[in-house]
Amino acid sequence: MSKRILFLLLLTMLLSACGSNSSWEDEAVSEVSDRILADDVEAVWTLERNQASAAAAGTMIRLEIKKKDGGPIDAFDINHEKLLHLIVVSKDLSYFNHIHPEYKGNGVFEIVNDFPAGGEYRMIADFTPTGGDPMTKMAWVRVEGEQAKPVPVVPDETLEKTADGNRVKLAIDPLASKKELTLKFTIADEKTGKPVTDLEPYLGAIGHVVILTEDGERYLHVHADEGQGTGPEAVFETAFPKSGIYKIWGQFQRENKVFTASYVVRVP
Ligand SMILES: [Cu+2]
Repeated sequence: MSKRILFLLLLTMLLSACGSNSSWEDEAVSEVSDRILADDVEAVWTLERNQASAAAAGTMIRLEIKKKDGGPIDAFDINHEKLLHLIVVSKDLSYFNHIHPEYKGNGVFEIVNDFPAGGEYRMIADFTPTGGDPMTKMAWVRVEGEQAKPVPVVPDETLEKTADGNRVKLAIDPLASKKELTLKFTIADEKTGKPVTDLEPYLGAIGHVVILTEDGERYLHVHADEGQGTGPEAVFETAFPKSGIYKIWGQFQRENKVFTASYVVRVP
């Protein structure tokens, strides 16, 4: 009889132990550790020049995204209508391009870009691995070919620029570092001077704004205010991390065509 009681006791203990083991707490812990964090991910950049072309035009940009421990990443979430956004900027910030490489599978993205000259370029890729955080990976890459003379980055006296028949005025008031600021673009037709009211959504927002520090090292996050119309105003929020010179590119779309206006500002 004592043996039988002992057996039942052991059985009860085992069952209750199993019960506590499958608690939701353990599941939550494993979910956190499986999440793909930016620190665990690397981007490997390869540039391949088109040998048939004399210039840096037609250079293939290949970007492989994988885990630092060698594990693959093969699925990405669509963000702002694309799997991956790539910003390409020359070292002197005079050249800017915003492109969307084609996904080839196994974490590899490819696109051919017509670089204006050889030299160093900043690559900035924004993407979200499925089951991971939205992340940005940046690198300096070297493009073969003759280099262009660097253009100095000089703060603009007026923040009114023209781009593809549009006059784009930028107001940031007042400029300061370490503070959430509003960037307001006001767009008018260059010929008629009339306010532009036919802006089309671009990548799921009223526009897209990129800001880099003078040295190209830092990339600022800029958010478009939600629920904006079709012009003439487009409003964004950002914060400049420190005083210094920054370049700002504002991109908008009209009649299915994207135009880019750029500005250089000094943040006191
Ligand atoms: Cu994009």
